[in-house]
Amino acid sequence: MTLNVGPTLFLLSFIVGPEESLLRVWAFMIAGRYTYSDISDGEPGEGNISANPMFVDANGGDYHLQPSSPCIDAGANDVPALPETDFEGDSRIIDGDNDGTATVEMGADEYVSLIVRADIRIQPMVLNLESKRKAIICLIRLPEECDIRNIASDSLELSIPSCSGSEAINVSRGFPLRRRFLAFFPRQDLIDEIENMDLELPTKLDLKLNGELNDGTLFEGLDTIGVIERRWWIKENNYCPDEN
Ligand SMILES: [Ca+2]
Ligand SMILES: [Ca+2]
Ligand SMILES: [Ca+2]
Repeated sequence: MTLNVGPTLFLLSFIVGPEESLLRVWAFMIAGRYTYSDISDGEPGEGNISANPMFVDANGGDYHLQPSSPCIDAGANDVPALPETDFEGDSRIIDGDNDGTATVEMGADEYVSLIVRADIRIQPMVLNLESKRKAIICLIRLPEECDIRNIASDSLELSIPSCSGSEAINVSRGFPLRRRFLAFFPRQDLIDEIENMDLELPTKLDLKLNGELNDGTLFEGLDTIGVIERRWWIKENNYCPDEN
């Protein structure tokens, strides 16, 4: 049985075998009920889930949560006497899934997410708004400890960080190629976002890539491209033609 119980009840995560019945009785005696907890064989109760909590190494006694744990940001913030820190001193409450809302974890560990820095190159380096080409290509490199074959290609998004109102552009396809990952984005979607910004051309524009590995690890990268219209290319020697 796995029990990863809400932080107000007791700040421990358990993996138990034959003691299961005893533990269950003990838990009910202390808490009266479980809520916002991850319990392997299911228990009724508000916010409860029944899923592998994805500890880092339960057999080895490491009950830290992996990035893909369903316990991350799945607890209840309004429980009374919520401690200010988790079992190792990480502050509660942290936005563990980076969705903009900080929610406490189920169990002893508050997960601190690490965002891996990706090295990205966007092609074309200079985007001609009047070009009829179909794709923007993003070449992604990750640090050696990350295997690019584990990139969840559907997770890839391109955005314009300087424009808060712009919408992220979803990848159309992507695949690993040797030590890099190639991601293709619909060019027209990016042009639509740029045109909504009403920029004075030619200009430089920062683009941000966000993505996720299959284990839930997040990564992001930044690159800068030029933006022109064809008429500007004729006048401006500083800009090279859009090669795509
Ligand atoms: Ca969150
Ligand atoms: Ca959290
Ligand atoms: Ca922690």
